[in-house]
Amino acid sequence: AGALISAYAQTPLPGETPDEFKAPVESFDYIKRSVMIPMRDGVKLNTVIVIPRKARNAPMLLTRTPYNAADMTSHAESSQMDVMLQGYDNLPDVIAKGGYIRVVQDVRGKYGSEGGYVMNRPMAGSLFNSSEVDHSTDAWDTIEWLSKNVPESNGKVGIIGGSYDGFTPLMALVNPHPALKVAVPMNPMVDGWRGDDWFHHGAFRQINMAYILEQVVTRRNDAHWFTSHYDDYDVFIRAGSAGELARQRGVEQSGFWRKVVAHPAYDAFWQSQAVDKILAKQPVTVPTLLVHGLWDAEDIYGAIAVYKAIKPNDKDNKVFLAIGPWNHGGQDGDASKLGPIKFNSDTGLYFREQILMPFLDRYLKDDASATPIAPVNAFETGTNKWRALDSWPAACTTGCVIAPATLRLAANARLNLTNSAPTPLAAPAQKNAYDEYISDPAKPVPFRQRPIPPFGYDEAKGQTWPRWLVDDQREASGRTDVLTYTTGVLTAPVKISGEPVAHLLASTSGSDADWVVKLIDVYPDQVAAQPELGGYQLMISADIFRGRYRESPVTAKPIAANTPLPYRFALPTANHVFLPGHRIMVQIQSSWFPLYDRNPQTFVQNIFYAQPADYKKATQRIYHDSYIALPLVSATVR
Ligand code: PG9
Repeated sequence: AGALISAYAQTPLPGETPDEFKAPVESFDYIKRSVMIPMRDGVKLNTVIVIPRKARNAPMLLTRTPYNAADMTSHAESSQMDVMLQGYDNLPDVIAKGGYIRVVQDVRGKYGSEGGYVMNRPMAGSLFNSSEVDHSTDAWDTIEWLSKNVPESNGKVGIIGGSYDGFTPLMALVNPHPALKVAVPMNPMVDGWRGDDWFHHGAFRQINMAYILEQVVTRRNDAHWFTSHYDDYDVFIRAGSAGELARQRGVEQSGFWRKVVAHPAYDAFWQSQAVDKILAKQPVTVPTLLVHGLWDAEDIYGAIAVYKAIKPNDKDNKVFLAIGPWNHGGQDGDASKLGPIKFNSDTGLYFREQILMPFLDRYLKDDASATPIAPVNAFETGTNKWRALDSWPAACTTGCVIAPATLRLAANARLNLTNSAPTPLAAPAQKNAYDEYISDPAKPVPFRQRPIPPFGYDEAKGQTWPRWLVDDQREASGRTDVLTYTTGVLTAPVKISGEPVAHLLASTSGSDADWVVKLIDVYPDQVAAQPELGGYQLMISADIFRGRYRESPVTAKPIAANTPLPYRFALPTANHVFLPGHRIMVQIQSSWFPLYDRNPQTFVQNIFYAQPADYKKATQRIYHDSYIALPLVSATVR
């Protein structure tokens, strides 16, 4: 009591916080170390290493992230590693339960790491990065350190992660460190212009501006995007152009934004950092499992592009592919359904237990006794079945082939499927049939039903962005500025595996135009087992093409007005069966707003800076010569 009284008697009254708090963690089933690992240029990267207390000769699973290593390794305050390591990229039922040492590192410039952040860091020594470091050298230096400084490990490292954290494993495959034994790039960002986060075929994905702001303008994501309207449609349309909104929100203070607006075309900036092109020049030496989501709203291009690029170099069968009915990162959690679309089993659990776990164990554990996985595991939507295949695209293990079939537009909103190979498009004589619509930039077609919730992942806040690709497309088919073509009711299943390719013959009365093509599965008028699916229009594959890049993605050119011209562009990969009783639909429109910025429909040098007077109505004609080349599994066509 005397000591207590004397503490009160002191002036000033001492604070109650100890100089250093030592967490009583002896009872935890893991040990956590935070280290600053030096890179070759002296910059140190914050790295959290979580070691199962009983670990001896355990392999390490590394994730290199811009999303806060400390946060990712303290998701839940728990004494148990599998409870603590919940959340994005941690796959606790594989990593913690599998006895792996978990390593999460902040990339340079983010959170606890030193150095400067570069959103898409080009290769060291290239025109756009004259320094000696990039994500491949940082991965190398990190793995070098880990393989020598974690006594509880067997010195083997795997690198794993999704999206941005799926891009960093790909970069680790460039001149890989010998201790890198396996890579698992999940829904990776690969080509920011062709089909991943920033553009699709030249159209800018402006709703990512919030992400760019939060991710780049401060080290710890302290600055936040603010909204000015309940409906995102209003936020973007009131601003006018993406460039103007960037000015209003302060996005243009970020160096990355300045690069984006300086490189709207597929110039050397984007081409030189396209990861598929970089990896195509490398030998395949590290077993790699690429993971692709069929309804990935962010990086639907990357995994398949890398597969196509590196498979030809795969002399020793080290390249694997898993395709699932997932949204962005859906494989990490319960993936029994997406929106109202049910898959009859938890496809995320199947992926983790039957594909990922044996793959990692086989190459990283010392006993290497795990059963080999099939080269390709692909979930087939429609029938809801997993298929084990030898390569991709492959229709089935034996006895069937994929041949291009033609899904051609016809009069009276009809769509005709023939399994003959399509003939190339030619400019038609004016007497050829067409349908037309007015595309009005003042009333662009919403990419989903309004009011459109803001970009984000918090379902509790109504942010349903991650599943918008399975939204019912009925809203769009009822508009006069969306053309809709439909087959009759199918009497036999129609299976497609691979990329549908849109071949449009189209004209515009303007001098620039966007073309959106959507391939849709129309459910039967009534569905007894799930009434809300009656007549549902489920998008199977869809994309946008910016007309100014018709002749070349490198150079924008005005479009000749009122002249039918061919446009050709690939849509994302599908692995789908249109079931008997369903119909196939194609929708065509000229805006997808506000996901993509509006095309002013008047040719301007740089659409980021289009002025209000540049936005003009245009009459768009789609000729019935247009078709979608479908990768049809021939055995299923009757
Ligand atoms: N799609 C996000 C992203 C990847 C790469 C660059 C920028 C953004 C992500 O989910 O990480």
